[in-house]
Amino acid sequence: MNYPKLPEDCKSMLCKHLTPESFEELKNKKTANGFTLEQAINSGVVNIDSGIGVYAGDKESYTLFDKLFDPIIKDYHGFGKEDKHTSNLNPDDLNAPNPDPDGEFIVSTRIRVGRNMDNMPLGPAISKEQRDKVEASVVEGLSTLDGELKGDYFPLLGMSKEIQDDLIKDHFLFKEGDRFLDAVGLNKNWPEGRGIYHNSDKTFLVWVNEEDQLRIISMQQGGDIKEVFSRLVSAIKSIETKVPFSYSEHLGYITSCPTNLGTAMRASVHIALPKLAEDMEAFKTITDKYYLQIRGIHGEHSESEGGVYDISNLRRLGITEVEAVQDMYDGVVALIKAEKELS
Ligand code: ADP
Ligand code: DAR
Repeated sequence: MNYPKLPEDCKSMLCKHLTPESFEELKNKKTANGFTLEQAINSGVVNIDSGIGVYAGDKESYTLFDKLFDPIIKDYHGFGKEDKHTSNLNPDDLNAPNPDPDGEFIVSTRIRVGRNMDNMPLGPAISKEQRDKVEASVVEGLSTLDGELKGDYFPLLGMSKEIQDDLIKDHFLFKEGDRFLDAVGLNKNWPEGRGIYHNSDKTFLVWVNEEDQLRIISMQQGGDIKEVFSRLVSAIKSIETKVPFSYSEHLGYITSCPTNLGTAMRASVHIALPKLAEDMEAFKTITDKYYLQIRGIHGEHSESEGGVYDISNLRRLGITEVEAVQDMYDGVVALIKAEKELS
C-alpha cells in the first residue's frame, strides 16, 4: 500500500493527521480481526469531502492505529491519550424544564446513543455470520422489554419499499446507501442483518446494524427533553442487562466513527427558527457558544426545510450524558430567546 494521493485542499481529519511517518509505521499492521489501516482510511480516500474520513473496525483499532486515531480524537474532541471518560445517566442531574411548553418553536425531541457488542468486531470488520449473530442477540434482548419499551422488531430484509420510505420520511428509520459508510464496508450484505425495533407509539426505537450495532433512540413531539432522556436511560439500563456493550475507561462507549466515542449520544430538537435563519451569522454565534451542531431535518447531509433545523450537542467524549443533554438544552433556551427578540 502506498501513501494515499490526497488533494491539497482536502480538509478531513484524515488529510490533516495521516503523516508519511505515521503511515509507514501503521501500514502493515492488522488487528486480530484482520482490519488494516487501508480499510480504516478508505472512506476518507474515496470521499475527499469527509469531515473525518477514518473509521475503526474494532476496539483494538483505537490502540493499534493510535498514531492516527489519537491526534484525530485530540483535535476533534479535545481529549488526550491519558484522559478518562466518565458517564452519568442520572436524569435527576439534568436541569431541563420544558423550554417551549406552548410548542411555539420545538417540533420534536430525539436523543440517541450508539452502542456495539462487547467481544465482537465493529461494523467495518464484522463478517456476515457475526453480524447476523449480533442481530439475533440484540433482538432476543429486546424481546424481554416490558411496559412502555415493549415493541416489535422489523427486519429490513423483506420490508416493503413503501413502509421503508414512510419510516425514513417520518424520521424513524435510517437512510440507506450512505457513501461514507459504504466505503468502509458498513453496508456489506445490505439489507441482511439490519432492522428496526420500536414500541407502538414509536417513542422508543432501536436501529440494528447500521453505522453502529445498536442505535438506541427515544423521541417524541414537543420539547419535554427530560422525559425523552428519562425514557432513553431506562431503555439503556434494561438492554445492557441482556447485551454487553463495548466500553473502555479511556474512550467510553466504543463506536465505529471516532466522532461518536464516549457518550455516543446525540440529543437533538427539530426547532423552527425562521427569524434566526435570516441571520445565519447570529445563529452560528449562538450554536458555537453552546457547542451545538446544525443539521437538516432529515439528519446528517440534509438541508433544513421551512426554517426548521435539527439542533444537537456537538460534544460527545470527555463529558457525561447529562452534560451532553444540558449542552443541547442550554443552547436551545438561548436560541429561543434570540428568536423571540427577533420576532
Ligand atoms: P443520528 O442522529 O442517528 O446520528 P441522523 O442525523 O442521520 O443520524 O438522524 C437520523 C434520523 O433522525 C433522521 O431521519 C432525522 O430526521 C431524525 N431526527 C434527528 N433528530 C430528530 C428530532 N429532534 N426529531 C425528529 N427526528 C429527528
Ligand atoms: N461522514 C463521515 C463521518 C462523520 C461523522 N458522522 C457519522 N459518524 N455519521 C465523515 O468523515 O465525514
